[in-house]
Amino acid sequence: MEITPGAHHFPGCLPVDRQIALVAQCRALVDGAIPAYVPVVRGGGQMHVRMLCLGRHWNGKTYQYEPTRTDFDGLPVPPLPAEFRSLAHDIAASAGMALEADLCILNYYDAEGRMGMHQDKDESARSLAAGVPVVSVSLGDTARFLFGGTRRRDPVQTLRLESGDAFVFGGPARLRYHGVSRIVPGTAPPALELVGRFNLTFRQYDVT
Ligand SMILES: O=C(O)CCC(=O)C(=O)O
Repeated sequence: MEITPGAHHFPGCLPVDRQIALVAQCRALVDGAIPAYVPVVRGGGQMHVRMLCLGRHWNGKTYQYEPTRTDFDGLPVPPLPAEFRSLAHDIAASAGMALEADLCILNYYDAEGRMGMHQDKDESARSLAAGVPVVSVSLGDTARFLFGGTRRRDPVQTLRLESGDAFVFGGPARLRYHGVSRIVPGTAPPALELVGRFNLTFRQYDVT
């Protein structure tokens, strides 16, 4: 379903079996040898998610990507699993867009989790100019997702992103503001045995 030119919502994109497998992978990653953490951003505030970057690390102090987590523990960023990359490619293709993801930001939201309105604009100037999409996959509890315009003051649409949904924004929608105003506790499919929500956003830092 096209929300606005370049932005597509695919409700129920992933069957429950696939969601179960992805949740298991996400759990292993966030509690793995290089674990997720709560980023402290430029102004000194803590984010309201646990974050783990894969492929390239997003530094919350500099808003730049880097190979090691210099704003946290200095550990190398874990690689982006090949199946994540191909999942993102296939979802982008369903929206008629090309994505060779080289990074993923994996966020875990508990019942109090949220994310303020922002633009995803820390990828390379070439990638942004080409409108290479961001592909978002939601697992677990439903999120109230806000999708605005390219200016902070533009009107905002509210969507519910449920478990198994994908959301793609590229082309003319690539720099639209977006955020998560709340999580709806207890809405995850029981088969996931998940309290809270994982969200994966796949991005392509550079284009060749
Ligand atoms: O959790 C979501 O649905 C959105 C995440 C997001 O905005 C981001 O990672 O930039």
